[in-house]
Amino acid sequence: MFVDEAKIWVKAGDGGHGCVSFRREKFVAKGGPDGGDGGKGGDVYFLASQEIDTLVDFAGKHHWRAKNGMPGEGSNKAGAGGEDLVIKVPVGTIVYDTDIDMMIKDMDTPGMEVRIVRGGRGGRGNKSFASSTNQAPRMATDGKVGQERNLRLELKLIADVGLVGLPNAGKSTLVSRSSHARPKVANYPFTTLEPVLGIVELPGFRRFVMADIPGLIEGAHDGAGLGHDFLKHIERTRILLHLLDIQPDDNSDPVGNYHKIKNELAMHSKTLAEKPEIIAVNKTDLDPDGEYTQDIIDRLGVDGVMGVSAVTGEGLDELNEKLWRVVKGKEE
Ligand SMILES: Nc1nc2c(ncn2[C@@H]2O[C@H](COP(=O)(O)OP(=O)(O)O)[C@@H](O)[C@H]2O)c(=O)[nH]1
Ligand SMILES: [Mg+2]
Repeated sequence: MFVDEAKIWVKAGDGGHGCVSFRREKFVAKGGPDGGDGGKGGDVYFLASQEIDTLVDFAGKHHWRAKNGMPGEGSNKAGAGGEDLVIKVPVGTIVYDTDIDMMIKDMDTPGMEVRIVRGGRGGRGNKSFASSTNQAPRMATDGKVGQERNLRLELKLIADVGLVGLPNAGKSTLVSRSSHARPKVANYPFTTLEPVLGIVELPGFRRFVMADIPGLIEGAHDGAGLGHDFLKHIERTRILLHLLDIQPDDNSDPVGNYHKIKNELAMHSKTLAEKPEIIAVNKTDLDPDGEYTQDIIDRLGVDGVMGVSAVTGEGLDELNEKLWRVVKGKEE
């Protein structure tokens, strides 16, 4: 589980000012007061929506404000209220007010709508101050300032696809090549190794989260075994993408490496051993006629192995489509 995080500032609309105005009509020397009230400022709401699944949209936009109310006008015209702003957040977003350092809402139910800040009331026009003793008031009041708040949004994110593979298999290259948006990951327990999450976007607003979680074989090679944090995180992904280097630096056999990692994972975790897995042979650009790739695929003896090149992008669209189908349970 990863924590996606965003910091934003929200501001409700200010109320419109009240108006000072007097009726002006033909043949009426001095008309009565007719200044209208100002309109109320818009509120800001959060709406828990299933249409979005990360806080990435907030990374590039920190300021969110509702519209101000319009000032009152003569002829007793009240100013229009400012439009509310409804901000969609993913279901499961937890909202903190960072000024008072408090959790203010857990947006845990789809469709849940919560007012986060309230728009300012509109000011009173001079018409509303008229009385028997003051028939021509020149007073009006200003609209009230809308509330503002500094917020921190937090969302627990489950990575759909966890990458496994030996160092240099091309995991980092693949994540950066396939994914366009990076959630801002907070509170990861690693000290030196940071998980990298990427959101892979497919046509038709489909997407899934891919995670490159360091710590797999780096430790195992030194005899240190698998990192506990690595296991904890990778166990929570829906499926694994096992990336094989077609031409490992140490000239080891890619098929042998596959089994080595498989055994390593199985030894440490039953959950991992049973997780759906997709295998991709990476760096096919080094094997232009595809013979060597085919040999590896044949020797693996597993259905559905794909050849890709994280560097040139060859085969990545097909791979991502396949990952999406398996993540969504449309294919085993
Ligand atoms: N020729 C080629 N090199 C690749 C490809 N993917 C990754 N590499 C290279 O392999 C090395 C290791 O890649 P990296 O993504 O850091 O591997 P990681 O350790 O699994 O994250 C880098 O020098 C990459 O440029 C590929 O598809 N083709
Ligand atoms: Mg890497």
